[in-house]
Amino acid sequence: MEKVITDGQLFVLKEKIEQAHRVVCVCHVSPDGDALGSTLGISAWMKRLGKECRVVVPNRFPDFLHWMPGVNEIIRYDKKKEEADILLRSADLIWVCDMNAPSRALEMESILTECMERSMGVAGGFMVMADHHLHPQEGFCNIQISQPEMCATCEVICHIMHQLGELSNMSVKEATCIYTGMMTDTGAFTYASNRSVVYECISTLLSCGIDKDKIYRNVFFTSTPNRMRLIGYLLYVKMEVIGGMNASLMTLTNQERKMLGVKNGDTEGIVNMPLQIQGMRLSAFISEDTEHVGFVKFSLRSVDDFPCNEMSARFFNGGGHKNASGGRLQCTIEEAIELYRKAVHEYRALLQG
Ligand SMILES: [Mn+2]
Repeated sequence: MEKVITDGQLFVLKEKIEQAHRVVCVCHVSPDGDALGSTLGISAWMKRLGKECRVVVPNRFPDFLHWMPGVNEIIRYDKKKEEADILLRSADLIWVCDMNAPSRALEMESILTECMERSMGVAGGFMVMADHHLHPQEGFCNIQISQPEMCATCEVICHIMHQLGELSNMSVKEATCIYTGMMTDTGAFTYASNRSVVYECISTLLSCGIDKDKIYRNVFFTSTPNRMRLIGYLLYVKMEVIGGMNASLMTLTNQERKMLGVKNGDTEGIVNMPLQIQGMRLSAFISEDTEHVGFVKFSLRSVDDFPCNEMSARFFNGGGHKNASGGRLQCTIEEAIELYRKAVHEYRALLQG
């Protein structure tokens, strides 16, 4: 296992956890498996220690995470702002999970900034960041445990618990949450997961009694019949491989959504599928925005060194990560396709090389 906090910080953290009565865990907007895994995992841990603990998330999270232990106790800030504000103001310990700055929590930014200012004084709750994103905002939390090389915030928490001597006490509930975060942030350990210590963590979690096969099915085998048909339609009818460019595209209009009975979230992850074609380097999913009429959304995925984020920034008014990015433009789907072809042509040297 790895050391993620100094001995001095460890001493302080231990004391703060011991003294805390009311604990709140928060995470970034549109929580994913790692954001929920880390907050729910810590919440279960804090409750085991006899604390009152609540999880506050900024907004909606995906249906495929609704099975997670403790999910019914989550407070959504967009629905219960007043209650959440009271909880955060009266907490004596606040865990900030899977986020590196208050702005990452969108509608919660102002209350978190307030907590940050209060935490500098004696009255405010003590704030601890557990995160793996680059460039944590200086001075956001009293203790900032930021480990960008780690596969998930849930992995960071594993190491924190190890340093606190808590690993062997972990309950199945806690371990299930932690595993879920590590699994979802690594595509079930198919990327960002080459460090051997990742598997040390998994081994420990298995010893706690998790059913990793069931967790996998809970997360990934959640298609509806309509989504399976949508995948079939997109791959068979809509997928286009751009000759000699190792790039592909799929498009979806709102009329097609209607025809196929597509629900929000049904398109999730489909953009990755063309990358299973041998030699494919770039895949794009271009769709009419369901919420903003006249806008088109771009979703890009790549392998190796192809910079999706750069292409998105240059052509699609967006950004993101090297291998996963997105953008949005006011145009027709036809114009969007033409623009994508142009972008692919611009990047042909990288795509063909
Ligand atoms: Mn994460």
